[in-house]
Amino acid sequence: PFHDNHNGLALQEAKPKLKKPPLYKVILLNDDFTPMDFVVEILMEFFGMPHEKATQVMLQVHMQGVGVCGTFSKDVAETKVYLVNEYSRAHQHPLMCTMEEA
Ligand code: TYC
Repeated sequence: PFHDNHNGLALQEAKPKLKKPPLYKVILLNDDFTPMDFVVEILMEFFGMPHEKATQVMLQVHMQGVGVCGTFSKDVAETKVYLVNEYSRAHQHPLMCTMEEA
């Protein structure tokens, strides 16, 4: 911000540079093997979606190849990606979850 001093000179103060931290989209990728019901279960359990919304997002991923599960801080997004991928591996499904800056 600028303001004038008593000599009529414009002084420029240092900007209080408090940048908001970036947000990250958690993304689900399509594959040919993971059962649709398993994907719906993931969207409900890990992302708090009601059954109907989870079904919509799953079908969008199935048809378009990718879909957004939600937008989170970096830490929360990283944790969700890790937990979803671990859960899928534990159930022997190839489902892939990843993240990108929003
Ligand atoms: N394409 C899968 C099937 O036909 C279903 C599926 C949907 C898999 C979304 C992954 O992220 C996914 N069984």
